[in-house]
Amino acid sequence: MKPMFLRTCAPVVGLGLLPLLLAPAIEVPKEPLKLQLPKPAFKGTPKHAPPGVNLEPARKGPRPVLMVPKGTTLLSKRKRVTSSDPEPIIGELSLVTDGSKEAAEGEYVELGPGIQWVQIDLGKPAAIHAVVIWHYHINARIYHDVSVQVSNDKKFRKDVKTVFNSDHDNSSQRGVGKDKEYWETHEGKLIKVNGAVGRYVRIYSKGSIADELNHYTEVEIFGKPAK
Ligand SMILES: [Ca+2]
Ligand SMILES: [Ca+2]
Repeated sequence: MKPMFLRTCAPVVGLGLLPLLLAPAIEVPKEPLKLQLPKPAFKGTPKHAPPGVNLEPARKGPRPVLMVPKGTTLLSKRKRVTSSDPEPIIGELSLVTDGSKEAAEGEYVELGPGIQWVQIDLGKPAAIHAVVIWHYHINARIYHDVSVQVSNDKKFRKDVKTVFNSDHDNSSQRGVGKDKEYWETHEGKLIKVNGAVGRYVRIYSKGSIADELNHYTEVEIFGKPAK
């Protein structure tokens, strides 16, 4: 038999908590994220990826719409871009956020070989809900060890939130990523982010199946100003 105290108080405590447990989480109204896509330069993607690639399964049908909190807007357009390679081989870093994303010469910046990053300064902290990356879509290729990080620290030494990481074998040594590698297409890689807050977004890659170099045609970051 339970002691008197437990028999009388436990249900009361339980009932007292009940309204809290039953209260629905505050629903944030959502709306579909609208993207402006460039023209496709090729149809479909190759059936087979080179060995060692941890590829996402082929998608059937159109890409599902991403629902984001109402009022989410494009925050990155014409925002300042810095890079681990401040003197790109081809093009300028400003191409990353200039709003143009067609598959053409002159539309992309080419960074040096191996692990490189670009970093976008949103100007002030924001709650980020989506990142879209167009590395290069003149032909079908897969970029290696793509990861996306959000931070309020310009140097990414602290407060780093990794919101995407396709480095399944940790060859870039930022930790094992659970995300899949993917074919580049005109749709860009749409990454859902659950409101990670930061002023800076840094994107890493480590060459592609084409060569050791790293390319960016455009990056778009969607979110809302942080409260
Ligand atoms: Ca661009
Ligand atoms: Ca890897």
